Amino acid sequence: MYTHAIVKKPGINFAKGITTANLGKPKYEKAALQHRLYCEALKKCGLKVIVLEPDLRHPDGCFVEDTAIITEKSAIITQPGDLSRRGEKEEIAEIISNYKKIRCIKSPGTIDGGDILRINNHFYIGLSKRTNKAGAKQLAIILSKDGYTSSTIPVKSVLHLKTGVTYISNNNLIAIKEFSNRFKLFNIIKVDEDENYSANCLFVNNFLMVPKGFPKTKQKISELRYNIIEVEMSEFRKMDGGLTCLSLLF
Ligand code: CIR
Repeated sequence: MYTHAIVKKPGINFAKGITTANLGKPKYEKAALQHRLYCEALKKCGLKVIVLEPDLRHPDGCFVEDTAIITEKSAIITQPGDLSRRGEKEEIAEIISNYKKIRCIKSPGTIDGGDILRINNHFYIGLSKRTNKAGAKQLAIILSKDGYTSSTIPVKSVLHLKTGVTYISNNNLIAIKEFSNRFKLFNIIKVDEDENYSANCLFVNNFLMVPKGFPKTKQKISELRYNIIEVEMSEFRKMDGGLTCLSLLF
């Protein structure tokens, strides 16, 4: 069970972040509202939500997931793959150090937290445009010292591994086509191509947060009897962000 979430509000220059989405410019007011509702959803899941103020030097800073990987044993501060995002990690490290022992990924290694998919005590590390082999190797060593296993998996068609596949407990994975044959031991819920965005869901303490507006995925999931919380994500989607990206849970 998680007890805490760290989130960071989007700033007024949120639209200046990196994106490949081609869905138009996000509206700040709308993003701010969606972020508040996201925090409410986390509270409903029983979490104490630690809300950080925006830092205008880093328009992508609300995507806190990319800056750390938190386990029971420690917090591993990443080395974000895009240079414009490197400075986001200092504040996050400072906050998490109140709760966890800190370790760091070092250059030339790069890792974005969005590439790290944990399933029980195994960590899948996506090798993407943001996460390189050197970063994956450093992370694997740290994890193995803490008693976890890991393996790498190439990421081709999406920004991060978890953009295309997330674990939603009970042996269930929700995945886009690229990843649907990669995980043999699991029950795969395959999203339709026109609903690819909905492969990024967030399972928190017996609740499943899903993005609003993906009826086919919703139908597939509803057969599995989750406590579903739908969250509007339109503005974050425009900046390539999903439900997992907006928080660090521990
Ligand atoms: C970026 O390109 O870095 C941000 N605009 C989106 C990051 C999304 N984070 C995630 O998937 N973990």
